[in-house]
Amino acid sequence: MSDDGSGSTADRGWVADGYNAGYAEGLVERALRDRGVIPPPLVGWDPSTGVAIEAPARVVPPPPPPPPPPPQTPAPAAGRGTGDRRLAPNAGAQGEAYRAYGHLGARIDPLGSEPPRHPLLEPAYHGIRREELARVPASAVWLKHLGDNAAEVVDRLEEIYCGPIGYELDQMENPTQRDWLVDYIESHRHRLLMSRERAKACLEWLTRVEGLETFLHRTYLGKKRFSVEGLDMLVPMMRGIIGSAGRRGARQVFVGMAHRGRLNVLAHVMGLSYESIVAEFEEQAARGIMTALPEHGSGDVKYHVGGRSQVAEDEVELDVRLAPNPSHLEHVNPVVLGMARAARFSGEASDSSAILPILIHGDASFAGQGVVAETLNLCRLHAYETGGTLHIITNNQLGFTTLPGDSRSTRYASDLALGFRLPVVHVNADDPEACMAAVRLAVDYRFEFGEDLVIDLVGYRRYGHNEGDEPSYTQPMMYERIDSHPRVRAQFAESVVERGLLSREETDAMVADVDAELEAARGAIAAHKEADAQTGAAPDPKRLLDPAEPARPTGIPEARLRDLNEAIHRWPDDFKPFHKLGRQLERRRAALDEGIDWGHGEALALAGLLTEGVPVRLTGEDTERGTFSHRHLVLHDAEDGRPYTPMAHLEDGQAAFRIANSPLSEIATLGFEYGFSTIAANALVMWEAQFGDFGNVGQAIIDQFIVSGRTKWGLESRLVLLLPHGYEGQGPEHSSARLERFLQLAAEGNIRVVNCTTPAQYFHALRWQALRATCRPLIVMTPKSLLRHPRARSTIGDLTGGAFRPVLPDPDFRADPSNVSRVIVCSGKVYFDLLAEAPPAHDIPILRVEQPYPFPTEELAAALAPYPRAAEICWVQEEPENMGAWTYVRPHLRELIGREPVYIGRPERASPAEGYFGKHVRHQRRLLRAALRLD
Ligand SMILES: Cc1ncc(C[n+]2csc(CCOP(=O)(O)OP(=O)(O)O)c2C)c(N)n1
Repeated sequence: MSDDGSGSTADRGWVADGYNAGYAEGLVERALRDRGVIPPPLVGWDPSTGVAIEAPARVVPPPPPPPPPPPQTPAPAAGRGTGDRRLAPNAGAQGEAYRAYGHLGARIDPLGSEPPRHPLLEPAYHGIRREELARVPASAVWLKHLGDNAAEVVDRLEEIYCGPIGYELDQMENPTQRDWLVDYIESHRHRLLMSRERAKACLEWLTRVEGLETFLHRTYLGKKRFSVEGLDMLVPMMRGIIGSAGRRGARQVFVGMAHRGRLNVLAHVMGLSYESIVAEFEEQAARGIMTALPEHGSGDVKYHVGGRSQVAEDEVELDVRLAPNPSHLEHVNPVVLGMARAARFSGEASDSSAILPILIHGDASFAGQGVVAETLNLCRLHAYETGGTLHIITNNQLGFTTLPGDSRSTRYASDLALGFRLPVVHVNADDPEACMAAVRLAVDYRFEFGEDLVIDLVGYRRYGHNEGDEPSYTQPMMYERIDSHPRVRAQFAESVVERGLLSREETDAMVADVDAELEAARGAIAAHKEADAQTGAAPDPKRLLDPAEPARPTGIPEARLRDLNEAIHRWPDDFKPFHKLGRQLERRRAALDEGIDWGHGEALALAGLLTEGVPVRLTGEDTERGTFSHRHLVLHDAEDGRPYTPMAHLEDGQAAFRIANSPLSEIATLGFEYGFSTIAANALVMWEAQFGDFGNVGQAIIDQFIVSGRTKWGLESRLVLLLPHGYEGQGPEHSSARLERFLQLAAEGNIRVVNCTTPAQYFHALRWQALRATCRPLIVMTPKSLLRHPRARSTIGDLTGGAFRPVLPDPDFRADPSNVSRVIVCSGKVYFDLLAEAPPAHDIPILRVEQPYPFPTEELAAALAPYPRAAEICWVQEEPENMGAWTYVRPHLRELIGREPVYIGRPERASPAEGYFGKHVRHQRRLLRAALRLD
């Protein structure tokens, strides 16, 4: 423990983790209570040691450092008129302080922690006393004044800014937006008291929210459900958002949220029946939450699944989709935004005001998970914006067992949003009227400006992190407070009865009705259970594997290909591409008959698809030009910089083409494209990593969504990942797209993995991916040195006919096949390295596996068939033995040839490639020569 009382996290650790933790905590707590240092029951820190012994139910850390000394103001002169005028600036400054710092005085914590306030909120700071304020005209503080003098206006501002809602607006740069919000807030029009109808509806939802949780709690004691209790208002707020958005013209809503409160949202926003929820708890999946799972899909736990339904609210019906969610907190965020954006792209909705994304975050996750920042960074980018996302942080002031003080370095959980200049509204979750006011403001702002807004819904968590968890191990005092804290429904029911809006009989009847519904659902499921047990219904064990779908011809007729070649190299007469590029493109145009390179093949594939009606979206870091300067799909006028994209102007009636340089992000941009691809099912959506190595920064999206989204949730995607891969001596981080990882993740036909060696193969792979009936993600190991390799070129004939070929035989092998004693099987660019090293008339055929997954057993068997005497079938790779395709290919090859294949490649390594070019060349040469038996 530190003896300077600073209590660093590390110092505090031993108290929390050691076997004497409970004892030490008890001593400290008792001593502090006895001394009256801390009010029961919430304790924050032991002032003598700085040791954290309990979460203060604080939402904010201690007040800011003392302000500068107050400005000197002259003493008020005698005589009313004179005094009024001279103090007007002081009074005005105090009014402005409320707009900037009022949130620090807001009572947003239902557990009652004292707001820290700010010295600027006090008249003394501005050199004015309250009685003097009373002599200043109201207009000095507020032009649209309410009150007879400045003192009355300040009272009103205190009420507005320091009530149950705290508004953080000072970070906003756009004066129109900020002034609009200030005006809106100070008009108080969103704070109207609820009518009887609205109060009744709100109480009914709160009754349902609490009723479902308490029913599950008593019926399935200790079973995980991640109760929403403490943040019950989430449900009425979401319904409020949907209703208000519908009135403002929205027709589709996309929602992303984690585990907390999800069952309640499924039931009360998505309309999932109580029977379905009960069935889930009874492990009757067939009758439970319905996702369109593929046969034999693994499914997911009940608090991860998504759904789609028509939600009617305030006489408008909206199409609402809740995206399925993995455990990986916040990673669904970019996926949801991609879905929302795709709805616009694919023509489901005409413009962004018809589509609203809502993201629900956890307080610890919002501050802690980097994907949140990456996703926020998309909000104003042209290729990613969604017309404004509404964010709600379900802030229960804890992350599992971890206190805000250990979770973040910022005052509020929402502070990350400040950097993006987003308005933030903190609201007390125990005040339904305030919560609904926050919702009204948020929706009106979003639809007025098309911008994001964050609601920090501050509540608490009634139980442990999950219902089998004991929160008092770690937060005993907080939970002592929570145990005796009245629930929001009870508080609100009391208030509506007091206000004469509803009678007590009416509010009590609501509880009984919900309970009866839930018990009826339980009865119905029990009856089904019995019937199912009698019929013994068993799941059909059909596999998920692709229905056999051989690559169909994907060539483009020659005349058409020639037209497309002209179109992709055409720009307006007044457009002057940079002279060097102009010459390159001219050469490329002519290369149709001389040898098509990689970028050219890609462009022709995309142009063909676009003119056949397939929309294409391609994004990635520096993708417009191409990291390796090989693409150039967006040209820039050399004189005025204006961009021009020939691919978007091929011919009238072509499908939409969108190419964009992405921000420097992998996890959010990959998640976004994945989400996009699940909605724009018929589009070719491609995400490119700068180097394949950086794909691993998007690993959670790959693991949790791309490879498993179909079996867990039935999400279909034909997303393409372009991952530059190949050993060219550029070091450990510019060599490997980690082919081995994709092959390990491949099963049940979930993805396709290709490692093409020619532009034609890439051309056909892309076209097949877009045109095939079976919808699966495609992982492409793309080349770097092959982009301009003179031998890695294709002819026009390769593109006008044929199809993607999973295995390529050796076109240069001329020797007698019956004498062959060794055959090399490899994948990717190492093929060209072998060719370069091999003598002109080599007697070792080199076969290429162009599609490692699904493994092309039949095609490889056919390619090996001409060499019946080959004693050695060698797998040659440039990756180390523990990487690349080897460990995956080995059993397949063994099964195919009936003996152990020979491995030739680098030995096992901890790092994918050498850091020195010379070393790379030596190692590469050694393996090539060993493979070719040249040493
Ligand atoms: C990326 C990731 N890391 C860790 C976890 C484990 N985990 C599950 S819930 C949780 C606490 C989340 O706290 P918060 O975001 O405040 O949400 P709450 O559960 O309190 O609603 C943690 C650490 C996870 N699910 N995902």
